[in-house]
Order: sequence, then C-alpha cells, then structure tokens
Amino acid sequence: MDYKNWRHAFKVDPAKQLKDEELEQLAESGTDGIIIGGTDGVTLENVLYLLARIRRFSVPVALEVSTVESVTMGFDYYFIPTVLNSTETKWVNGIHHAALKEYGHMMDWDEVVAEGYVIVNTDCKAAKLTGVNEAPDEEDVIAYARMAEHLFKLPVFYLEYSGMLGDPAIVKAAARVLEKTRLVYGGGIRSAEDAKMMAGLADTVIVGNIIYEDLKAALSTVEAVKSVSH
Ligand code: 1GP
Repeated sequence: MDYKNWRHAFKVDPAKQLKDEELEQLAESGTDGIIIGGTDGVTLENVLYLLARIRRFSVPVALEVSTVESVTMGFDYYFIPTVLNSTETKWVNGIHHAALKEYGHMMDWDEVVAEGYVIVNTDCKAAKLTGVNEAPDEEDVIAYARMAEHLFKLPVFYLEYSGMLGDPAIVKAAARVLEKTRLVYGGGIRSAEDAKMMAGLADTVIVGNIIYEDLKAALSTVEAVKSVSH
C-alpha cells in the first residue's frame, strides 16, 4: 500500500531485540507499514538483519534514515527527516547535502519521502541529539505545519512526541492547517484508547516503544486506529 494511505505503522528499532514470533505478529497485524528507525545504535548490520526478517511478510517496509552509513537497498520507502525546529543546520539539511553529494546520482526518487519533523518532547533522545531545547507551542506548530506544506511543499509533517502522549489541541491545530501534506503523529501511544484519540486527529499514527514493553497493547492499536474514520 502506498504510504499516502497508511493509517497505522509500527516503528521498530534496529538496536532493540524482537523474537521471530513477535516480528511475525507485528507484520501480520494488519498494520499498513513497518518503519525501521531509531536514534542510537543504528548500524548497517542491524538494519539488514531486521529488513531480511521482515521481508518474509508482505507488509510494506520503510527505512527512516538517521545515519547515511546504515542505508541499504531493498526498502519500499526511504523516509528522510528534516528537523524543522532543530537548532543545528546539520539536522535540517546538512547530512542530507553530504549524502546527496555522494549518492545523489543513484537515488530512486520515487522511493524517497521527505518528512518535515517537529520535535515537541524536549526530553526525548531525538530532541537531545538534534538540539531541540525548547518545546514549540501551538502557534509555533501551526507555523511549522504551514512551512512544511506551503513553503517547502513537503509530503509529510511529522509531529514527534516520542516517549510522551501529545497534546490533542496541538495535534488538532496542525491538522486544521494542513491540506495536502500528510499529518503523521508519533509518541507515547500505549493503548487502544490513545491510538483512537490520535487517529481522529492525524492521518497516520505511529506506534513505537510500547512494542517492546507490552506487545499485546501495541497490537491492539492497529484495530483501534482502523476503527476511526478520518
Ligand atoms: C518515535 O514517533 C515514534 O519516533 C513513536 O514514539 O516510541 O513513544 O511510541 P513512541
């Protein structure tokens, strides 16, 4: 399924362990996609290992690129974050520029999807890494959403609350100003109820950490998201 129609996706971390049967349950859960991505410990070796194991199933697989060294062929999509509220240009366009100098001539642009990221939870690892020191408020988020859609014409606006459940008022505010750009929500979803709430506001709901803490709860989010029309 085209990523533009994804309502639910699991984000699996190549630095964390999953048993074969756990991976099978995720892949066969009815989710629309699996994203391989993480902040630390992402290596070519662990990305390849996870990709090979997920490829036994028919679910679409995307790599969310965090280090250029871990990029490998074989994914359906390559999601490339540009952190719109980072204080370091490296995370906005620096690594991207270096990567394109080296690999730009051989990229299949149909598989590449740029994600305008806004990191709201300043305590998460991604915020620390990318120099997000202040949490954007509702007005900031609205301006970033408009920047993503109208200035930069990005296909995806990713509201990242990693590790904490987002403020529905802020998610709603972003949804209100986005028309063509997809609103992807991720962070702190631990139950079917959380998933339903965010599914009512965002186009795509991403479920990460709970996979490693309570797989059953993680699996329950698929049906929950699908039960909400949007
Ligand atoms: C992380 O947005 C995802 O990039 C999901 O967040 O791990 O908190 O579910 P959680």
